[in-house]
Amino acid sequence: MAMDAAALESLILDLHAIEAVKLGSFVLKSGITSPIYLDLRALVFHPRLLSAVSSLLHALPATRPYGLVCGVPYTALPIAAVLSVDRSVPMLMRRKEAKAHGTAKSIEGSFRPGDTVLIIEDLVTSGASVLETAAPLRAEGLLVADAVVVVDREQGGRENLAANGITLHSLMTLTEVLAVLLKHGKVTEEKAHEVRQFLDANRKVAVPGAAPVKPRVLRKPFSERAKLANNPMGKKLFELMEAKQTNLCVAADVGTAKELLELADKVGPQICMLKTHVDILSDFTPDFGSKLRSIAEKHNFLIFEDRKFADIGNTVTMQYEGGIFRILDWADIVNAHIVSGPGIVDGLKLKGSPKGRGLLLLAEMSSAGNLAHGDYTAAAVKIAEQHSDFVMGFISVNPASWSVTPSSPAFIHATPGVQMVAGGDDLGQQYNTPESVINYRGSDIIIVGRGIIKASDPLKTACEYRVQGWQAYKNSLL
Ligand code: 5BU
Repeated sequence: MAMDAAALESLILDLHAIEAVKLGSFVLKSGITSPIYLDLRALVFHPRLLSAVSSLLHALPATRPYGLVCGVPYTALPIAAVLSVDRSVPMLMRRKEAKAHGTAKSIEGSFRPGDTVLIIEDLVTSGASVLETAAPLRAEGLLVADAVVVVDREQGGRENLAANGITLHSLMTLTEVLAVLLKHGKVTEEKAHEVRQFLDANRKVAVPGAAPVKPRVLRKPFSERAKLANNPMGKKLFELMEAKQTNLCVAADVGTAKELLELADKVGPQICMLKTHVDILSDFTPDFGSKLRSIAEKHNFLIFEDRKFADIGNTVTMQYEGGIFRILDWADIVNAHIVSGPGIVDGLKLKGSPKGRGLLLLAEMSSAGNLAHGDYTAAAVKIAEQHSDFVMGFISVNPASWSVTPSSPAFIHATPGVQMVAGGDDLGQQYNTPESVINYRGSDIIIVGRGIIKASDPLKTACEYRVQGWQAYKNSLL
């Protein structure tokens, strides 16, 4: 629950009254000089305010349920401790200094790998301190999806944390602090102007010497998940990935069947799956399917037609089986939106199950502004669980952030929008790197299209993606 304006105003005035907000000239941890400084250490002298702050932080909604909290040393430690006691949520402690004697643990507390921890911080500038605490937690196999903070200085911390798979939730921004102080005559217009100018000039503070955060999402090996799969195609894909040591899917977005078959033959040894859009091929002929299948058999990969069915059950049965493309005859795997409800799965299953085919549900999409998130994603999980005899997994973008996690690790996550460098195209596609997708976002399979097709040497580039994707998977094993 977000704070209302009056509560926010009174909290800011309370913080000012205890001199937690200082004006002057200060060098921040990130190295920049700031005309405003917030020092929440004074909170420990004001137990009622400390308690209020911790309650407000607890009320901020997290994207993932957590069973543990961890404060960033030192200022946030008492805040985390008060929250822990008040709300009966166990707390972990991160050691700031390496312990020279006894057990050399950097995290104190009782936990199991896979548990989710909420990070608590007083102030975020670049996000570096939160990342310094997230890294050892993640190295222990703990999941970190959210950080709550009293003040967001709006200097890039939110973005830097998001890039590392952490959603930042703040009680207030520096702009809000300033507005309230100005309204109550606690700061001169001149000083407020100086602070605003400073903020505008320092919107993006890089994480200094950012060390890569260690793998965060841990998983069971594909070989074990194969045994848990409730449908034949999911089992087959896991076994194939393990045997062939690849979790790379190439999106063969070329304009002709001729080019597609050539590409399939070339990258076939590197991939677990070839993704097609059969309706973009200008020279499609009815023998396309059998030709592609023989290449798939030769190189041992599966064929995934990215058809994105979206209609009512009865219509999709016909679209799947009939028409010119006869997708059912040659595609091992297809995918479907769930916008029309679970009947779409029943319809596809009617045709696909007898042939041992599999279905991926679109739980998320990679394009900017898409509507597949939150409750929609949760609905996809529910439908998948109810049809696990046919649904083998999801098209996912950041499954580590989902509020509802599939109950079985047998569901596969395949992620499009992957390139070596994060970024996007002019039409809304958003890219993440193989490492980020596998290690921080919790996906299993990277789907790479233009990143390979448009490379000067597509085969060599496919090899590079394969190595990166597989290495990231290996680094993530429980
Ligand atoms: P790219 O060239 O790597 O951007 O191609 C991505 C492929 O994945 C392309 O075939 C898309 O149709 C497909 N895709 C996607 O990009 N995003 C999605 O959310 C889904 C599919 Br679903």
